[in-house]
Parts: sequence; structure tokens; C-alpha cells
Amino acid sequence: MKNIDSRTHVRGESIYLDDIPVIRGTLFGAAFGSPVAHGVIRHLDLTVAEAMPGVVRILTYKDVTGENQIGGIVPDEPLLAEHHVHYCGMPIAFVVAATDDEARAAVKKISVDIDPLPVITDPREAQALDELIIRPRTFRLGDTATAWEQCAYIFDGTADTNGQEHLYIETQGAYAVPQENNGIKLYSSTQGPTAVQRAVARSSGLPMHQIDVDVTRLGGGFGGKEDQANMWAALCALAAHILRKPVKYALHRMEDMAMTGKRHPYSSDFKIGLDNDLKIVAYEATFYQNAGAAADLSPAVMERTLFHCTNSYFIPNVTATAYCCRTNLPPNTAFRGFGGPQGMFVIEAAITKAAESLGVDAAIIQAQNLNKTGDEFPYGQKAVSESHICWNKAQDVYEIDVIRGQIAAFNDTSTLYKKGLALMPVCFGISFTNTRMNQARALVHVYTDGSVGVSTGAVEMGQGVNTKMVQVAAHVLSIQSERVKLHSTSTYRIANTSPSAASATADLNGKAVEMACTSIIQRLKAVVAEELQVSVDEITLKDEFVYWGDKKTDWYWQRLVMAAYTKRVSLSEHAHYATPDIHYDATKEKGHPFAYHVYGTAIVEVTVDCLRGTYEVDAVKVVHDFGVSMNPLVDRGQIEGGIVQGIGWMTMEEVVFDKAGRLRSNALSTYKVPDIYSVPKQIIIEPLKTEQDNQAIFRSKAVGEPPLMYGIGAYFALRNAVLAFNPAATIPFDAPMTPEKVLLALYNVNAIRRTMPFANDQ
Ligand code: LUZ
Ligand code: MOS
Repeated sequence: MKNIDSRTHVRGESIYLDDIPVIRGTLFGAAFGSPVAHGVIRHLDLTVAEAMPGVVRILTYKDVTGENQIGGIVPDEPLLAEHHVHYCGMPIAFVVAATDDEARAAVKKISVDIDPLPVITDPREAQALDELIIRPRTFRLGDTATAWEQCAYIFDGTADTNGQEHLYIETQGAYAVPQENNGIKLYSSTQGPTAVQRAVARSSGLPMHQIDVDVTRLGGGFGGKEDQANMWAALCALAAHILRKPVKYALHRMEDMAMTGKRHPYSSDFKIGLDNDLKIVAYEATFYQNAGAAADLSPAVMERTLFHCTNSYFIPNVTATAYCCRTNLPPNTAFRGFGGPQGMFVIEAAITKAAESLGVDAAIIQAQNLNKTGDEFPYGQKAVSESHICWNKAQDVYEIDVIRGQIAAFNDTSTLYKKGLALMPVCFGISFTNTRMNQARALVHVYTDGSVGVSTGAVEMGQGVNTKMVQVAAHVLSIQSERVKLHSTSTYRIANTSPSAASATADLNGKAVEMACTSIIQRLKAVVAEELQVSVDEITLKDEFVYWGDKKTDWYWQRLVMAAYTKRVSLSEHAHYATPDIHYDATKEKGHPFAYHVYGTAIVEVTVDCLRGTYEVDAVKVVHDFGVSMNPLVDRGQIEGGIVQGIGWMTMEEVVFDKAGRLRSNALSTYKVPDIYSVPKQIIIEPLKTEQDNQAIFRSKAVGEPPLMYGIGAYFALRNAVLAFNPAATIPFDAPMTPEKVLLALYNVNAIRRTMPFANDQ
């Protein structure tokens, strides 16, 4: 089934936040963010701004009617700064004016006097000063302390990954419309309608039942709107609540880039020990997470780094410690993979270091250590499948020996261009690591004309979840998909939703839709049984594919629905699903946190221009474990997008903050993302169909985040191409591998500046 949004997308008719027709009298907001990364506010001068044309009101922390707090995991984030500012762009005041332009013009006229305090941008520096947001955590398996003795080889090093701007095409934004008796209807570009509802309730002082958050779809989220849509919604809601007028704020791109958090940069240390057979005996890693100025989701992201610190490998002795380091950057947040990619990069770097030092191909060490059924992850859960299956299949279907031969032949004859190859296995756990979040609800109404309305907690953000929800309802009810409509995600219809995140949205909400539709079908069967004077067990549904599109059976369906209505049988159902059998004990750091794992392997091939340092990704060839895909088109789209986004993070996207904590890569002129010219020339996806039962909806495994990590292979492929040109190159494990870094490595310019280019520019 094709994506149900494709028609309106192509025609430009899909409604995003900024397309909602505004109500007469709507006012427009704009935030004034701190110009300084750290300091104490001495004086805030609003007088000039207040006199600007169109300005209705400028709100500060003094105007907050509820609690001046929007922090989630840790209450450390004011809605509007009071006396301290902790990052550049931290909202201090919120201008409300008659038009968009007038609001932004007034923002420019606000002046603030701030006594500067020392600025920390480096997580290791923060850790040394004990600037930690939560206690450090350590995952342990076996005993590394004694395991080093069994190792024939031991290597250590550091590995760094930079942040990543989400660059959702639709920027953050919200539109708050006051309702009678203090209610507020909020349109928000959020992955987490309930998170917005909570933040608005807390900061406005209203109970949650007064706040309806309604979401039709987002123009991308990628994690950036899991928690960070809250700020803009809370500001608009506060203004609407105080002024009793609709208030809208859709951020400009540069506001969004400067004020919102990104993927967490990490700096990490590793130590890896292998025996003579190249089995990894012991692995130690220490992760310094650059959390930014407030907790946001950082503690949960840090946890997932630990969960994925051994990626697809079984290592009997592991000690992994992570620090959640407070710095003066905008609070970093969820981003596709949620800390997992950062953990995986470090184990891949450690394996590569060992391979390069021993003069063997990294793939030999990788293959030697892939996990098998029954192998224990450092957090106690046991694998129920094998990373070998995808790995071996990738080698076979893509004829890895042929690829290797071609690359070697090319490199033998070419001087100025060199090719590189890397294999990237992925093993990603599906479920929110916070067990209680793994629940969802669905509300299904069958109307008397036989059409069906479905509401869930799932937010459509381009990933196709609504299409999958339609498929589930149509399948279970055995009706044409055209009869099913997915309604917007509303906190009035579905309460206490988890954000659409963790790759788990289709599973959680799909299971709830399945349950609700199953209940309705049971009742309809009872109606038929009564009518025909037979027992319910004798009623079976025909194969739904025979039913779909068949006018005659549609006519029967309508009659059946009307018969049930006439007999006063309920045609509506609300169902609740909670993932069974998952648990986690954070005091022991052991448990069974994931419903299942998604496996895959990518072969990545690149060509480097050794004169210029530029490169192309020639091919990404993947074997991916889909389970049984319920929508191969949607799922392939997710994989292609994930690969490109992962390659962007690893090879070209460079977030640059200067030492004063100001974002220098603050527009698309200075922040380079993959475009049509830089995407891989070839992406091939070979599905691994696993018949094994799993907890996914219709056994169609989650597909949102895992493919991003295939992009990590591009970093290592580039490294290999550079080494083909200059075997003496010493290349730090420091992603992204931009053309500049490639060029420096090609000619062994070792002094790659670890500090930012604008370091001395105050
Ligand atoms: N969000 C979250 C996530 O709150 N918990 C998670 O485990 C998670 N994993 C991936 C992406 N978002
Ligand atoms: Mo996400 S990083 O699953 O919001």
C-alpha cells in the first residue's frame, strides 16, 4: 500500500503547522534569546522594544502564571530565564505583536546586561569540574580487570563524534488558541503531544484536561521534536492564556538552529583486548556526553549509548561508563538512534584500531565476534537471533570478494583516486529503554455508513506510521483501506501518550489498533451469529485480500454495521497495549529492556579524490532484517533516508560552536547536509525475511532508527581509502570525516585542530 499522504504531499496540499489558517485577531510571538552563553543577568531593558510598532506585550519569567519550569527528566530548565543564562539562545523574553515581522523587529530592540561567567563547551572539561547532570553509570559484564591477562593484544585510544543538526524541513512551532473557560487548543509541531500538554499545564498552571494538543503531521522530527517542541508551545500557550488571544510562533530557520539542541557530541576513551584468534576478550569504554546546559533527554540518551556500546558483538568482559556532562551549549536532545550511534562508533573505532595495528582487515575481527543466539548483552538480555545471518548474506549476495578484488585492482592502477570499503553491522534494541513508556492506546469508531475513524497516540512525521495504522485497521476489519481514515493525534482523544520515538511507534500504536479492531470484529461476529442462528465460532472472516476493493463485500460490510447499530451493539472501542515481558533494574544495570533487536549489515564503498580531499559514496549495499515487512515501500524509504542521514553525520555535517558558546554553523550556508549530489550513487537493500515470531506489529520489525547506523560505515570506508593513498597516515577517530580532514590525513598533516576554527575569535 502506498503512503496515504503521497497525493496531498505531491500536490502541496498537506497541512503543516504554518499552513493552518489563522483566526482573526491572532498575534505572533518571537523569542529573545541570550546573546551570551553563561552569565548573570544584571539588567533587562524592554523599553525601546515595547514602544515598537505592533507590540502588544513582552513576557518575562515574572509573567509565568504557573511554574517557570519545563524540564522533563530533571527539573532544570526554566521556560524563561530568571537571573542566570546557561547557553546562547536561551529564551529570556517573549515578544507578542500584531505581525510576525513586528515581533521579530522588537526582539532586535531588547537589550540585556549580563555579567559573564566562564563558558564550558567541552564535556571532558565539564566532567573534570564535576559538572554532571546525573550520576555516572556503568554497565558491566564479566570482569575486565582480570580479563586483560588473557589478552594477546591490547589497544587503547580515543574516539570523538560531533553533534548533528536535525534540519527537519518544517521548523519548530506552535499555535495556541484560547477556548472558553480557560481552555487552550494547541497546534504544535511535536512528536510528543502529551509532553507538550504537560509542559503547558505546568507552566500555565492549568490542569491537563484544559489543554488539547492537536497534531496532524510534522515535516520531520528525527528526535528534535520529542522534547524540544515544548518550549515554543509553552510560550505561545502562556501568551494566549494571559492575553486571551490566539498566539502563533513558527521559528525561522536561523532561530531554530541557534536555539534548539542537537545530537549529542561525545568524546570517548576505549581499551580493547583480543586473544590470538582475534576474539575480543575485554572492552572498556568511557563516554563523555556533551549534554548542553540542561538535562532534557540526555540521561536517557546516555543510557542508550551504554546499551549499544558493544553493537553487534559478543564480548565476555565489558566495563562501560558514561558521564552526562553539563556544558554551556543549547541542551542536546534526542536524534535518530538516541545515543546508540555514538556508542557504536566507539566499538567500531576500537576494532579498527586493533585491525590497523595488527595489519588485518577490520572485517576479520568484526566477523569473528558477531553475537549469536543466547549471547548475553552487557545489560543482561540474551540475543534471540544472530548478527551472522545478515553479515553472511551481505557477503554472499553482494559478492564481497568480487568487490574487494575490484577495489584492489582500481587502487593498484589509480594514483589520484583511491577507493575504500567498510562493513557496518548493526544490532539495535527496540523499545523505550524507560520501560513505563512502552504503552499506547487507540480509539476506533465504526460509523453507520461503514467508514472507520482511527485515533492513536502516533504522530505522523513523514515516516509513514499513519499508513501502517490504516493497514492494521483495514486488515483486522477485513475492509478496503479507503474506508479507514486516520484522525489527527489529539490529547482529548488519546491520553497520556508516549512520544512518537524509539522506532516503536508503529508497534505500540499498531498493536492497540489491532486490539480495538479485534474487539469490534468479535461483536460484529456475534451479531452475525445471532442473525444466522449459529455459534460465533462458526463465523470466520474471509481472507481480507479477497475482500479489498470488492464492491459486493463492501455492501455486506455496510449492512453488517447497520445491523449491529440497530441491535444497539457498540461500534466503538478504546484499546490499551503495553509491551509484555520487558523490565529493567537500573540499580543492577541488568534486565530485559527490549522487545526485540533489529539486525543488519551494510557494505559501504567510497572513492576519494586524493588531490582535493573530496569524495563520493559509490554504494551502500545492505542486508536488513525486516521481520516480515508490512509495507516494503515505506520501510525502504526509511532505510534510504536513514543511510543518507547517517552518512551526513559521519562525513559532512559539522556543527561548530566557538569557545564563547556561539553557534557558527548557524545556516545552510555554513552547515552542509547531504543533497542530491552527495547521496550514495547506489543504495541496494536486500531484505532478510525472518519468519521467527517477534513482538512487532504483524511481525513487521521497527525500521525508524536502525538504518541510520549503516552510515557509520562511510567514516571507516573513507579511512581505508585514505590509507590506500598514504599507508602512513595517522587519522584520529574524529567524526565527521569532512573533506578538510580527509585532505589533512592524505598528506599526514597531523595537527588537525581539535578546537574549533573560530577559537580565538571573541
Ligand atoms: N526516546 C526515549 C527515545 O525517551 N527513550 C528511548 O529509549 C528512545 N530511544 C530511541 C529514540 N528515542
Ligand atoms: Mo527519536 S531519537 O526516536 O525521537
